[in-house]
This record gives sequence, structure tokens and C-alpha cells, in this order.
Amino acid sequence: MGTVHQLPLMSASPPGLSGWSLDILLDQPDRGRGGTTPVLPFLTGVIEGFYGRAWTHAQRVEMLDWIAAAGMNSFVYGPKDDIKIRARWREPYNAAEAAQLRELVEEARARKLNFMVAIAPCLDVVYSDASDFAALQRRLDQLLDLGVRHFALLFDDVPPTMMRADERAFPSFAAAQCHFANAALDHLKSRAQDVAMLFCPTEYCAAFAGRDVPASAYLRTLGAELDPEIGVFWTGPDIVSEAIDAEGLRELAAVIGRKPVIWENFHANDYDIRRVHAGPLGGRSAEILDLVDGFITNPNNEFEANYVPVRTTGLFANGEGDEGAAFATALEAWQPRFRLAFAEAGETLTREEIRLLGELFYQPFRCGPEVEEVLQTARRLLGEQRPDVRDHRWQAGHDALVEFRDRIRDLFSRMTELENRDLFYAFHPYLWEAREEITHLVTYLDWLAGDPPAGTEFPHRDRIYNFYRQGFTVAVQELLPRDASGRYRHGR
Ligand code: GDL
Repeated sequence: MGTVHQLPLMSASPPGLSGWSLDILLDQPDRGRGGTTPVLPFLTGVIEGFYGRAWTHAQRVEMLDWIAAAGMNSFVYGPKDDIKIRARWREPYNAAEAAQLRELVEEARARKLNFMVAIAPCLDVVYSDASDFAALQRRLDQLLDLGVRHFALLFDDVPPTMMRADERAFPSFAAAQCHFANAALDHLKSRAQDVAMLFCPTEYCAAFAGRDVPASAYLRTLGAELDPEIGVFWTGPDIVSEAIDAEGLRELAAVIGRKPVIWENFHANDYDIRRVHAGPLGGRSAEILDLVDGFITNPNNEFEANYVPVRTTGLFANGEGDEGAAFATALEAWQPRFRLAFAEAGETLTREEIRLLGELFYQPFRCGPEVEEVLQTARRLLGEQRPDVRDHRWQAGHDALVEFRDRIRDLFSRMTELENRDLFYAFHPYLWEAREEITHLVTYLDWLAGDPPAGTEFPHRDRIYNFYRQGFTVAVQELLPRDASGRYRHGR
């Protein structure tokens, strides 16, 4: 920890990239002090590190613009289902893929960003097998030849078990990974001097370490055996952490012998097809920045939904601690993307409409402040056994919900007219559902407001039936009882 950054030797820069690392270092804000990896500054940026459909090449290039505009410095290319990153990590990139990677190297360089490529050999690697290490070397060599200098070795989401051959060769799973990663870094350094490597451990959050980080033999082995120049990713207490606090980070750093680089899953949505997160980063206070070596976000699969997540992550990483202020700044910058087709030149959705969109699909643990208020009103209206619908407060609440439904309907139809179709499609399924549900709720409140005689049933119950998701997965989910928060509540 506290390593002083050494400037990379310019002679080691890839052809045509001479001097770029120096530019990057000089351009970094003062938060360069962590520095596990000697050639990298405090890392801020985006990792395309989710499961499912990856972004397109054009989107990646655009993401580089977003990262730069957000005042961040890095992009990590690591989509889990890029077959050559994980499932077929031994296969070389073909000519077309290599050309795109080379272009990304150049596009990142033009914006003075670090470009990092992930390799995830964890599904089937035999750490002690020389031919597997040779395969890794071939991949690293190919990437080096394309101009890549920064690498991420990922060992996440695999069982912590070893192949028989490895059990004979290494005292533990962690020792095997350390050996492999250290050898990879040595290889990189034998080829170039301005190289850097990050490592994603198999225990990458406190939950995976049994919520007792100091007692984790796995993490302690990393601390003792992983080359101190290799940066270590960490997602916080959980895979998707509601909060990341200073105490947990201090504890972790003492165990792994370096500050972690946060792999931020706050805005990720690959684990839940019902949600998208277009609100600001939250639940993290600025004091944690001194306890980490970087802050990299792994956001939504839907590229266009990530504008506010990326911008507010950048604001946070640059010291903006106020979630509401960051949200407002990001919305303003996002607005030009909402141009309407066939409208007066330059007409966009209004700031209020865009704010509503962001608030409806806000964060993994809550909706935006105004939406939460509306939900509170709805709970109040429905909480009464037999509401007095002539009561002024009840009527005002009903009116507020009617108005809210109308705003969502209007937003939905205005979104259908966006010139940027990807932006529309990114939100379409979610917005559709929001509109249907609020419409149903208001229909029910309208019925209640008519003061139906006691004992009558809401006549629209059949209308709603087909809105709800059904099919195999839902049938399985319904087999095991859960509580309102989604936690399983079943035993023997
Ligand atoms: C994970 C995966 C990541 C995924 C995320 C959210 C890490 C280190 N790995 O477990 O690829 O997108 O959760 O589902 O977070």
C-alpha cells in the first residue's frame, strides 16, 4: 500500500502509443496515492463485466466518451459471455475481433483512458498444467501485440475447488491462483514495462468469505502470496452491496495487504430481468475513496440505461458526495440523448420527464424520492380497512395517484417517439410494466372512490391476470414460500 507511482519507461510503450501513459498520469486528479499497481493511477471507470448480451463495438466506443465526460480514466473490457474471455479463453482472437480490440486501444488512447482487457480462465483451468499457462501466455502476447497493456484476471463465480492435478501441486485453491497470476504478471513484465494487472478473487465480497474477512484462509493467502503489484477487485459486503463502509475496507486491506479496487455492482441488472437501474450511485460515502485503489462500475446490460450510473459514479469518484446533486447534474447532461423524431429541431423530452424515468428505475434498493413518496401515498390509501373515500386526505391521495398514472402514460408515449431507438428499447419493457401496474392500481382506487357496497368485489380482477409473468420460472418460484422481501422461508 502507499506505493509511489513510477513512470513507465517510454521506450516500452507500444508503437504509436509513445508517451501515453505519462499523459494519463499527469492528467489524473490527486487521488493517485493508493497505487498497488505501479503504472496505474487511482482507477475510475467502467467494467463491461456482466453476464448476458454484451455491448456492441460502437457502444463501447461511445462508452469511452461517457467515461471521459464523467471525469474517469478507465474501461475494462470483460463481458462474461464474450466466449473468448471465459468459456473458450484458450482460443486466440480472430482477425476481425483483433481489429476491434486494436481500435478500442486506439480510441481509449485518443481520450487518454486506460484500456484493460479481462481473461477469465477459471471455469476449467488446470493451474499446474504447463499447457494451460502457455495458452494464457499466447493470449497475453496477442493482446500485447494489439497494444493492450492492462489486464484483469478473473476468478469470480466458480466453486473454490481444485482439479486433482492441482491438489497435488498446490496447498490451496488460493495458492494455485496466486501462482498463476504472479507468473502471468512476470510474463507481461518480461515483454513490456508499462503493464499492470488486476485480479478478481473467487471470494470477492464479505458474504463469500463467510462474513468474516480476517478469518478467510483464501483472502489471507492472497495477502501473503499474490504479487503486491497486482490489484484486487472487491464488491463490498455483498455481490450487490447496499452500502460499502470504511471499516470493512480497512479490515480487508489488512488481510490482502493492499487496498482493493471496487468492482461496483450497484447498477448491474444481469441478475434480475425485471429491473433496470438508471438512478444515481448511492450508499457510499466519500471517505471510502481513501481506502481503495480504484472504483470501477459494472452497470446495466442495457447500454443506454447507463448514462446516469456512469456520470454519477464519476461525480462520486471525483468527490461529489451528494446523491441528489449528482442525479440532477447527470440528468442535465443526459437530456440531449432524448431528442424526439419528427419534432422541431432539437426538441427533447423535458427534464421532468427524464427525471421521472430515472426515479422509476432508480437504484437496486429503492425508487427515487418522488416515486417513494407516491408509493407511500398508495400504501396509506390502501392501508385502511374501509377507507372514508369522502375524506379530503383520501381524495387528495387518489388525485395524486391519478396524476402520477397520467405522467407515466405520457412518458411512455413520448418515449415511443425518441429518435434514439436503443434508448427507447432499453426502457420499453420496464416502462410498459410500470404503466400497466399503475393503471391497474388507479382503476382499483377509482372503483373504491365510487364507494361500492360492502362485500362487493373489484370487477377488474380478471383483466389483470395476464399481466403477470408466468411460465416455468414463476411456477418453480411459487413452489418455495418466500417472505415479502424475497427471502426464502421454508424448512422441513
Ligand atoms: C457477479 C459477477 C458479475 C455480475 C455481477 C452482478 C462479480 C465480481 N462477478 O457475481 O459478472 O455482473 O455479479 O450479477 O461481480
